Amino acid sequence: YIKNPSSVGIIPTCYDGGQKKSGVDIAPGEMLKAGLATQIEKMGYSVNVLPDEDCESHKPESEISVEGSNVLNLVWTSNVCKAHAARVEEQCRLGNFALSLGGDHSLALGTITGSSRVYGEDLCIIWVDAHTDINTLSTTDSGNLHGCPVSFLLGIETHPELAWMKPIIRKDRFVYIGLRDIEHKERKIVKDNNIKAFTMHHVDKYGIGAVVQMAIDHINPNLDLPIHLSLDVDAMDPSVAPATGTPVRGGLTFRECHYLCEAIAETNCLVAMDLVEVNPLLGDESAFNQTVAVGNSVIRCALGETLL
Ligand code: HAR
Ligand code: MN
Ligand code: MN
Ligand code: MN
Repeated sequence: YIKNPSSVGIIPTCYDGGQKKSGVDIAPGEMLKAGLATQIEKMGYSVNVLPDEDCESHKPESEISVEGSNVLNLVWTSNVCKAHAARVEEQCRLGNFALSLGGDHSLALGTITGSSRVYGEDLCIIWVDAHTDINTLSTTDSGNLHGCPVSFLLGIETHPELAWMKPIIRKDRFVYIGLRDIEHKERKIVKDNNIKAFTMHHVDKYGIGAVVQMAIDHINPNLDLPIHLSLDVDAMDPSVAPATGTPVRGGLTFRECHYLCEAIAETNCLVAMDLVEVNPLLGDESAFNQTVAVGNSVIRCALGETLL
């Protein structure tokens, strides 16, 4: 794969159907309005901003219900993510850095499927989040698909509607950082599947430097495999990124999250990134500006802005 891509494809998909709060769908527009593309260009990349996906056009006439599950918008989410996956795949094939802007985290069904079609089983995933997002269709209480993408990506859950994904992500090339809100049934799934997870407890205990090092050593010890970073802004503390749908106290500080992105940039292995769950409508104007700005800032860090 191409190390250190010189071009970035920004792929906005304004999808909010993986959860119930509206507003997460205007985040890509707001992040771009705040200057994300020019900021990345100033770093020396060529930047191609793809058009927003028309999520309404993917809405089915009727949804299906799944027996034993209260899951919502399964067909709609599937349609949107399938389209998004094709766009991520295309950017990766072109050798561009694939930057997905969400939208809620259900979009990762598409983002990681897209990059894995190009990088295959080599692909390593760093999932930075307050939540594990590993509910299955039967364990989800909320019915929100943004709480479920990891179970589909790791092949723990399947559904005919999502058969297009054909997931090939290796469980030993997947790692969590930043967790602090894990449902009881999710904890069991994480343990049963032996998935490496660094919670906020580990960040407190070892420090972010050691945690990121251990995480990278786990998935990519020789630094010869491509990495996809899926970053949910709620990984950060609500004092740092307040405008998000499911804030949880005790998250990554401003510097911890930036450090994490810098350390991943330093590997020269990062090929794709998702920035999701910014909801500009939650909170006042300053919360909104702060969250959009910090989202753009961690993206630039992951692209190497603050490295010498
Ligand atoms: N675990 C809860 C659920 O399944 C909350 C999930 C919240 N997810 C996100 N993405 N905000 O991390 O609904
Ligand atoms: Mn909407
Ligand atoms: Mn998430
Ligand atoms: Mn989350």
